[in-house]
Amino acid sequence: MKVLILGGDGFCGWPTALHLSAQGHEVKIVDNLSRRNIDNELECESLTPIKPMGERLKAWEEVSGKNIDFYNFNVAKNYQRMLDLINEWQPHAVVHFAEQRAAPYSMKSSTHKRYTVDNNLNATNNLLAAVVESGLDIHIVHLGTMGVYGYGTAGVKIPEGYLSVKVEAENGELLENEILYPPNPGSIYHLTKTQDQLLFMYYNKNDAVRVTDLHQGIVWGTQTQETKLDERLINRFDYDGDYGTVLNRFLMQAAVNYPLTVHGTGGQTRAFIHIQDTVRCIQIALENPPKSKDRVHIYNQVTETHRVRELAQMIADRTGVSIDYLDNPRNEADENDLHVKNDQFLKLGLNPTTLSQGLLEEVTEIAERYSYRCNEKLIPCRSYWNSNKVT
Ligand code: UPG
Repeated sequence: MKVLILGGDGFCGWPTALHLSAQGHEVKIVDNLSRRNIDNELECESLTPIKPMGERLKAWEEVSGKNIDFYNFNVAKNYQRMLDLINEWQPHAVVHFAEQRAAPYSMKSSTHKRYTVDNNLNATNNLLAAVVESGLDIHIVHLGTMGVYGYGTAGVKIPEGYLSVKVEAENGELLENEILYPPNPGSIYHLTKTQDQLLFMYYNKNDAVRVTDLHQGIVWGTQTQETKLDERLINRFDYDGDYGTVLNRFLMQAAVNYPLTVHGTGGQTRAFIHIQDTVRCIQIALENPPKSKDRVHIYNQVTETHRVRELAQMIADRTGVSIDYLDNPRNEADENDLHVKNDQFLKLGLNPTTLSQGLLEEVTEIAERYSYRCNEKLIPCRSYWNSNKVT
């Protein structure tokens, strides 16, 4: 299969590109290196030393004998360039990661809110419009988020995208219907992903574009089978207060003996997935495309749920690091339960990697190995959801 990956230099995009290439698919990457530019803006770097794109691709060719082409442009701004590439290469599928993905970054200022909305919504709309204009029957696989559902679900087991509802008809009869699960975003970033859902629904209804939207949980881990093959292929590891996600942050904080930064009471329950399962799920989604005229396929790309303070306690027990319960910079419920359906991937053969001693150690080893690159000043989260909390 010919697969175009938008956002193929990022934390999920890069290991996905390698994994699909290793599976024998033809892969091309489009990326404007925005994540590396944001590192410059925030004056921080991936804990792991990631190589420039040219070096990454050369290393992949040496290790695997396979070639991946790279195009440096912005899909939210260069519509014509993307359309030309799609027309010339005629990919069977496009995997869309080309979005600003950090909730705290999206909440830093009005500039960051506007950038996140402009970038994410235009990237998605440009891709959909280009696929329609090309006239090609291309399957779009989009990396969405569990954050579209909101987290205060009061015992509901979150279905995979659609909710069955009964609506009273005029004659009193109860009519069954399926609607998109009501969106309840917790940040501007998550808001863009809820809006993406409507774009997909519309283009699917109007133009029969085939779309799979993956509602992914919080990714943890760093390496996949392919990124481990050569140090020049190493994946990025974010630990700073804007881009670092909770479990990787805690493992890295333990490695440098920095008190674990639990927000509020740490009663937030969240869904998680290991990076190795992310790349496998994308492969499964590509190999099981929607049929012509199918509605948007929505999968919950998660393998387990955990409460933040329990993760912190587990890491503290294993490493002796202390825990700091901080004022929560976010506007979110401090305590919630979360139950999620993920039957579709399990049926299609996903064999989940769950949190285990071995894997946690693997991440800690990476964190310890590169701890000399850590700037502790970048660890606290300084992005506040409400301006009245700004210090
Ligand atoms: N949290 C802490 N301490 C920290 C960092 C986070 O308590 O040092 C809490 C945070 O308040 C939240 C939870 O942990 O309740 C999860 O936060 P985080 O790991 O930053 O995840 P999200 O903000 O939900 O976003 C990540 C990805 C995003 C993806 C989403 C999937 O950045 O791209 O869509 O996970 O759920």
